[in-house]
Amino acid sequence: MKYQLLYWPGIPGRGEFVRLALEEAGAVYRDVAREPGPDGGTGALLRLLAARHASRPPFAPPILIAGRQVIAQTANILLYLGARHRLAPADEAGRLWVHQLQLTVADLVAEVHDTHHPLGIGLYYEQQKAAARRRTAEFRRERLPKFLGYFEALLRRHPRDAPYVLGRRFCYADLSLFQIVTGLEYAFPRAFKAQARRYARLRSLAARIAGRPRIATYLASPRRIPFNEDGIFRHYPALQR
Ligand SMILES: N[C@@H](CCC(=O)N[C@@H](CS)C(=O)NCC(=O)O)C(=O)O
Repeated sequence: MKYQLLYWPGIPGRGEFVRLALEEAGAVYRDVAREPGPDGGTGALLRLLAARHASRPPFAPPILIAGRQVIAQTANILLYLGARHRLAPADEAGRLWVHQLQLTVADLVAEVHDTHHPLGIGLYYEQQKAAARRRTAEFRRERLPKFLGYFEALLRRHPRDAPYVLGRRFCYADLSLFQIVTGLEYAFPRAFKAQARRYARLRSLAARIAGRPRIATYLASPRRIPFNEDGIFRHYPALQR
């Protein structure tokens, strides 16, 4: 199966959670909107989003095309890939648990986005900077420790030689936690450093994921898009204190 991923070019964004799973699976895929030519670029993505006559039209990217299936919603795409590439448990309860974790990651991602766009996505960050400062202060103080503390506690339920969120068994939620940890470290280095000791297991999970052979190759490749100030995890000096 050759997959097609459709996501905004130039940002890691929510597409990155899907890329990490595809890369770890060793899957063959096209990152369509990053390809030049008439079949690629943002045009390919916009055409798909405009195709409302399709049987299951997606609302927003990331979108995965797998044969005749068009699948959207990051957590939904990972549910699909997890089952097909052994990136999730085979039993229903285990699959739902990993999906639940991914949905919690999605909630966190939405809140991270709202730190720089608290009033709305129709305005530039510069037009909502004062509100962004207030929102980010609350995020750093209340929400960051609540989300990361939750994931850290899940990891601490297992002995140190069982480093993944499920214990010894690796799953796609571990990849997503890697992206969350590295993204938050990029966006809020001061806050992250100040709280880092509380998240020792999360940080060590992130380091372990970065060292997985396929992920290490991917991270060193041009396929990995660096964090930047158009994505979800943005570093703005004004939002650091
Ligand atoms: N819950 C969705 C959110 C999708 C989403 O917000 N996608 C963004 C890009 S990261 C987008 O293009 N949204 C367009 C819009 O909401 O109008 C998911 O996790 O995939």
